[in-house]
Amino acid sequence: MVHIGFGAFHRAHQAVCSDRLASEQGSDWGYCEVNLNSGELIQALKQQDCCYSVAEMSGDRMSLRVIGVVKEALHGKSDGIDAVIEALAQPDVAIVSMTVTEKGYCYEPSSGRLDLHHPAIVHDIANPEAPSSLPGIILAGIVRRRERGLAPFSVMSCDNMPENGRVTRNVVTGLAEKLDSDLAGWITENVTFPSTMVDRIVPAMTAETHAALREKLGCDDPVSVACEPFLQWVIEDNFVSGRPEWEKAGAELVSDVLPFEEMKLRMLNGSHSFLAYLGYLAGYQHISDCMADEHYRQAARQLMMEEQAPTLHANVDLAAYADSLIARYENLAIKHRTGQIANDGTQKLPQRWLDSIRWHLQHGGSYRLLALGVAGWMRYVGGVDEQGEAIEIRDPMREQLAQRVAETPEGEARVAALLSIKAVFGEDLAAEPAFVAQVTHFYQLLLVKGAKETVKLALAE
Ligand code: NAI
Ligand code: CS2
Repeated sequence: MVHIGFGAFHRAHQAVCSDRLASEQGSDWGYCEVNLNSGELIQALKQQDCCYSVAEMSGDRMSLRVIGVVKEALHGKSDGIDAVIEALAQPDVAIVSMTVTEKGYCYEPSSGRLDLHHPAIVHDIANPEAPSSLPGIILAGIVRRRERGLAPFSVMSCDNMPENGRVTRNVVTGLAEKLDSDLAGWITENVTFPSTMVDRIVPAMTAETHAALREKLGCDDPVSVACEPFLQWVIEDNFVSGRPEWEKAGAELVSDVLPFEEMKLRMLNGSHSFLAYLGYLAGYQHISDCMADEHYRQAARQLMMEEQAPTLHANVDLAAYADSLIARYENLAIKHRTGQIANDGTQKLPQRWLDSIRWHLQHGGSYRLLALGVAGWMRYVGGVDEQGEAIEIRDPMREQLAQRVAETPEGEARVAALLSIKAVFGEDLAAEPAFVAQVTHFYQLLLVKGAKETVKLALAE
């Protein structure tokens, strides 16, 4: 397997399952890890024979595992993109997986289609043999295999998007169509793009967690990662050239992942983003700090059960699921920063909140807390917190957001300007007066009363 995006999540999720399979079941599947942008981790990984540690943390317990399933590592910049494409074209490669964050797909979040104006895509259309984007690199790998008469691979996204397989297919074939329509047809017939639902809370590493691990390990491991004990992986069983028996390592192989994806994205990620924006504004640094505020806890559960659960089709006890999520958020050993989850909101809002809001608009349901979430995001991207301190906005649409914020006065006009971003809100939502009125109402409340008081008031409304 080649995995693109050797970040915290992959190290603590897919690599752990594949490692269990190798060490406990004798599987010979292994990884070539690729990072396209930052090279430090890849360099450190190579210096330690491609091994690293994963620490599962809960309360004051820590359980360590050394991962040995990584066999090679490449950095797109220092090893060169051609070395990455060559890795994809190795005869024994059967799966290309990735965790590159939502923005790595160069797609339009509201439609799930390739963004043909994305600078990396414009570059790759002009330079298909020296691509820079994820879709361009995968496509170049497919082309090289096809030219050499090698079997195709399966392309498996492990990022938090609904129908992540469909999105990946869209961006790869969307780019292929621009270059050669025969190629696009060949991909449709020969390459599979299984969807997955992935779940494990893996915060970005901090100096504090590194220090805790160093003490336990007795040495420094710059590649190590800390996570919660919980792990879930639901995979669409649609692989064109074989796959590891991940079901023997706890994964669920199913024919349709969408109900699981929607459940996780709306209940978990939807409540996460709510807590991230409203928590950050209230001065709560971590998700566990939000859980210590009774109103935030109640709001998170209410958002899950009253506003997300009715939109779902999963055959799962959703009340028990909501309780288990709250318990996971309370894990004090996991320092998951609200500021981290708040990143890349333009890429996250559609699947976490907006699809549910559309469902309520159609079915006459209540979406009060979801509207408060949208208002909280708007307040956050305004770039100044409740103490008057600047917020560092990290988002691929940061410039567009800053421009709209700079051009509009606080209040109704600001809400309207942000709602008119079609890549996020589509064509429809800004034209729904009831929705616009609710978001504006909560936005004004946030300005006047602040986040803590607004969350409390929203519960009572
Ligand atoms: P991270 O910041 O540790 O790693 C991000 C990875 O994405 C890095 O390897 C980076 O090189 C790559 N990347 C970023 N932008 C890219 C681009 N434009 N093109 C190509 N590669 C790019 O983040 P982490 O924690 O590994 O999360 C990555 C993704 O995994 C998330 O966005 C989410 O979709 C998914 N995920 C994360 C979970 C978590 O708790 N951390 C849990 C479930 C899913
Ligand atoms: C979080 C997710 O960063 C975020 O946006 O909501 O990474 C979350 O921790 C995972 O999806 C949990 O599986």
